[in-house]
Amino acid sequence: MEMIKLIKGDITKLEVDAIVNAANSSLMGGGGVDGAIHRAAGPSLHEECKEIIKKIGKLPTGEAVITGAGNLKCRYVIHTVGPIWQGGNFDEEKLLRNAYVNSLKIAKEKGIRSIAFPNISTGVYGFPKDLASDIAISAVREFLEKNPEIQQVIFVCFDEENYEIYKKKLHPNE
Ligand code: AR6
Repeated sequence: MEMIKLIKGDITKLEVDAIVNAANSSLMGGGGVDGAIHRAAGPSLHEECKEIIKKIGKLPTGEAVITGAGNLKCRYVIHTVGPIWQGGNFDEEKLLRNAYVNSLKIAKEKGIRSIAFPNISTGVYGFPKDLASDIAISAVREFLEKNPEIQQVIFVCFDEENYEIYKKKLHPNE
């Protein structure tokens, strides 16, 4: 089985061990994929996030935390915060890489074998999609080489533009 998979669609529908949420530092929900995940999971997700925020104050950009998944079909939601694109001179690339790597680290700690990522930061946060995909793909490939416990990583592209970008890079011969 191929370790990196690409699909176009809605991440809330997936039956994987964990899906990743492109959240913000408050973990209180929002629009985009964050809103979709909270709506589909139901109120328990919000409650769990509230408990975490009580303890840590806020989730810094590039960090990740894990919760249960409420009514979703997956077992866990890993919440991470991607950087807001501010032109490229504010460590955005490093912070986006951290969001992917720290999500994978938590997954590994929890014994998660399959994990799905949305295209973090490429919506409201305005990160250039082509650059974001390079960072996402290289961070995931590097992690998988060193950590074979994670058996499958799925990139879930919701918009056509991201899907075409990932398709060219992951399946160049198709
Ligand atoms: N499944 C998979 N991907 C999705 C879905 C979905 N159901 N819905 C949207 N996307 P965004 P960001 C894609 O804006 O840029 C929130 O309000 C979308 O096409 O969700 O990291 C948070 O609370 C895009 O490619 O997240 C934060 O405040 C990708 O998800 C802020 O937005 C990310 O777009 C985070 O901004």
